[in-house]
Amino acid sequence: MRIKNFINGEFVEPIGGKYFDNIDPSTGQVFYQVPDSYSEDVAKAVEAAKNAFPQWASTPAAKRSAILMKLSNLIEKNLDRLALSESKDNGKPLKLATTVDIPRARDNFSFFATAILHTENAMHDMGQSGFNYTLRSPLGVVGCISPWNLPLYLFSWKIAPALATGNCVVAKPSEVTPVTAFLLSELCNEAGLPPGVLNIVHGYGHTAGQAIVEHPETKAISFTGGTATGKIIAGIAAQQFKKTSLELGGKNANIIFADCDLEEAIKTSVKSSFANQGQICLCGSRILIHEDIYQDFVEKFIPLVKNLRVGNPQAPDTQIGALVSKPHLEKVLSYIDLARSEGGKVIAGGNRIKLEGPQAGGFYLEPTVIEGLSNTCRTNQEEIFGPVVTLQSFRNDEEALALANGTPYGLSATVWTKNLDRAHRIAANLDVGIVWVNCWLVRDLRTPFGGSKASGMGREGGIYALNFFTEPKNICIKLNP
Ligand code: TXE
Repeated sequence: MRIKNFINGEFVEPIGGKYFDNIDPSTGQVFYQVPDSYSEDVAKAVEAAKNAFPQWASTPAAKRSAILMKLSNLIEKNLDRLALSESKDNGKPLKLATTVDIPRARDNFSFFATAILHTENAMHDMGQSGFNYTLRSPLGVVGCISPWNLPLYLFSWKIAPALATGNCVVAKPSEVTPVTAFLLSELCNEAGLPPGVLNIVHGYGHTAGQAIVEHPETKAISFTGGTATGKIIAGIAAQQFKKTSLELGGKNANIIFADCDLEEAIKTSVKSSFANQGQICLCGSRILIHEDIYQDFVEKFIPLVKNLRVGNPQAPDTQIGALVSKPHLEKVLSYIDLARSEGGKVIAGGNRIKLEGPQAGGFYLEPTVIEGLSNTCRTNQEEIFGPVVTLQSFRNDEEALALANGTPYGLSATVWTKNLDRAHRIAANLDVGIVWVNCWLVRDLRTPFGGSKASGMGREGGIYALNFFTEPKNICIKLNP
């Protein structure tokens, strides 16, 4: 099976005619072939988007909204098929794809389809002498580039607000997990999205992805992925004064104070450490525990971790599926070796798992817990992006904050305490974009989403995304006395 590029409403081969294999990580077998696209494919997609732009931009918001709502409903109708493809492409448990990934992709479209029906533009009153009003217009052709960990979820998180606000899009899903984006392109035609409004080019990042960033006609780039890639994109975009929204890596602290509801903190920490095989930028990969409850936490946390069922992602009782690819599995294993060489003690997991039968070639890893490392070692400073967490103890609030803030990243943090003053004080002093208090990954799509420091630039979600994908223009009216 081959997937195709989606340009001007049609399914087309890459111009160079080349494809590469896409592997099912649960078996290690070839699943699909992916177009190996280059700048000439991107140029075709940009041309189609540019031609479609005037009409789409002038389509009334209510009509754009209706088309995107139809797309959202089609995702719901095809939920099982999309979830199975997502699970096979990414290795994530089918249950997770069915209950989280695909419903969220559906909601991304309905959220932004309805958001554009309720916007207001600013007016700045100057009293007797006049007033200003602000118009917001779509930018034109924009680029959306997404990663492999939450494929359709993050792909739609970008293209939904871009399309809703009247832009035409050239998008590239990760080359590692392109299948649901391809299936989405079929649904776009069924929903009546006009040709050229959304174009999807498949291929590698340094070729197809970079061509989207470099093309002079893409006016903005919305990107989620690794920090190193974000740096390359920011550098290219800056030369052309292109708007960028960069959602990059994380090394998030999960801070457990002695006055918390420990049972709840432990239960949620299992999820925040290992959900999606730990491959979520928001996972709490460093668990910081007050010294008074450290032993208690470890004694209760470790058995739950050891009980997690790692297995065939399509089996209904699987909690941890396969890592996304062999190179990624090798990268995560190399970090476990590094942790050992840095003096860390692996107290759960640490090994690759070889399953039987069709899954024998899959990329499975035991959920891994490591203690005894300093905060400054590489294991605690670099994003591992796998089912690996470290445990550290702290003595007081100041030390907890210093440890939490002591990495180059600033995406999110979780705080567990029943003390309201402490919760507010710690939250205000964490140098991150998102703080969860006594919960994790509770999402309201209206809130600003993104990070500080090496975790990126700009915010997605709600009005932040609508503003990113539009250009404000102030019009000043002088009143004569
Ligand atoms: O990300 P990349 P990868 C982190 C995580 C992971 C690492 C690498 O640590 O191990 O990043 O993952 C496209 N110009 N995160 O390799 O390479 C690429 O094709 C334009 C964090 O997947 O950044 C893909 O579509 N585009 C994260 C997308 O960028 C380029 C989620 C992401 O790929 C490009 C995933 C280029 N030069 C990984 N190079 C999070 N924070 O959610 C690559 N791409």
